[in-house]
Amino acid sequence: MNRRQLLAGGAGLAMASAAQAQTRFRDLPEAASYDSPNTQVPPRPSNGPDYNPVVTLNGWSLPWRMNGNVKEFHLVAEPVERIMANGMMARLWGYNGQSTGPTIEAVEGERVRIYVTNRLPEHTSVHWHGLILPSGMDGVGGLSHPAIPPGKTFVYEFDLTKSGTFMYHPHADEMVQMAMGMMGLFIVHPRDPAYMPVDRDFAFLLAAYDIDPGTYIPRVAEMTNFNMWTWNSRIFPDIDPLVVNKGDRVRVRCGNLTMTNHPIHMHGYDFEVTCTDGGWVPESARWPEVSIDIPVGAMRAYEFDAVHEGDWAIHCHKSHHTMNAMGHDLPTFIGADKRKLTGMIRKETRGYMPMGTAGMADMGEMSMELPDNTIPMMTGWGPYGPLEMGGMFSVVKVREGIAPGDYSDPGWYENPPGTEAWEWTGELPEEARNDRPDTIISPRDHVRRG
Ligand SMILES: [Cu+2]
Repeated sequence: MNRRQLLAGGAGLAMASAAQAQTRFRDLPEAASYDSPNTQVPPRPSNGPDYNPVVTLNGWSLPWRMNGNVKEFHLVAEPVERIMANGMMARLWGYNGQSTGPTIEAVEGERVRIYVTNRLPEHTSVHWHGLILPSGMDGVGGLSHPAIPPGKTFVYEFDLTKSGTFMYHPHADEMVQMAMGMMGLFIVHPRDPAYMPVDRDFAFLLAAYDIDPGTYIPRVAEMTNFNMWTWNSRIFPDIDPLVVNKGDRVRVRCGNLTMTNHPIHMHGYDFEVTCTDGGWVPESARWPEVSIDIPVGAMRAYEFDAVHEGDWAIHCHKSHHTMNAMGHDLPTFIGADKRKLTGMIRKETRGYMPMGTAGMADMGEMSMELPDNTIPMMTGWGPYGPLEMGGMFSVVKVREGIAPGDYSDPGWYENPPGTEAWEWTGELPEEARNDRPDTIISPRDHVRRG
């Protein structure tokens, strides 16, 4: 052993005994489990440094215990059943009873010790996306450390050197394990609670699955053709609304672990990205947006002052991502007259219904016979009719007089008199056409003459 190795070894020993001195428990922290898909609003922390907890849409935050100065968590990788929406259950892999997994919340400067127990039929690992930590804690199976075999528990331990918006996911058989729903949020709150304060802090992960109508398990070999576009493994109409008190400062944190980008669009407001998975964005580098693209493998957090009351749609702007499962090989029949063909087919198949000759809006209303465990492709009813939306869609509900900590659904917004689009029943003016003499600014022969 040379002097350098001796010193390194000595330092390691000193650190180990210091860590032991801090450790009060010899047993693992309890592995909490929560199998309801309802949003669980975390309590304000009763010990350790204070912070304003995030609200994970249709999710929850993982409990912890303080062991000396170390915040200890226990993640369990395991098969789970997830109700994606009423009437549709998926058999996924996740953590602690859920896919997506529970949100881990801690505070900048804290040391965390995360026990990971593997109850999957194959090995796994956990990568802490965006966190600055020792190479051996980075969770790339085979590179950072050996993958965690089935039935075994590994321990990750590191200091949280900065606050921000991060996530975790396996880095072992990633294609299968992420296609099965293994992912979660990791939020590190600022040490100073007065830094970037908000009243409401929402978080969700974008996850996509390929689950054939009538089946329960995602096809894990799919590369591009997914059909379930989810937030935290939930689809509209059963993604919870983002309930906000008028005047609140609001943050929405969104991470993308699907195979494609998602332009998240929110109505009624402009807003600014204040944080990425790389850290906080300096004020001088922010600009106003109404849609923000979330690249694959990235996170964005944006903020706004909730000054406009109402029910505001929030959704992915790729229109196929606000649809639920369907066959994607549907031909387009818009403008086709299928009456004759329908008559012929009805002789063989009673009740046959042609689809989509005037668009597909009628599919939001009709009750068609669907295979078991399948919900309509576009659904969800508002106060005035079907929304014709599914997948990555929810509603930001801004109301006066919502108490702090109250996230219960206030129902639909009632538009004040005179502020809602109405039907015109009077005479219509003559339609303007661009080939009429009085709508042509430059006559063509004039242009030709130059
Ligand atoms: Cu999308």
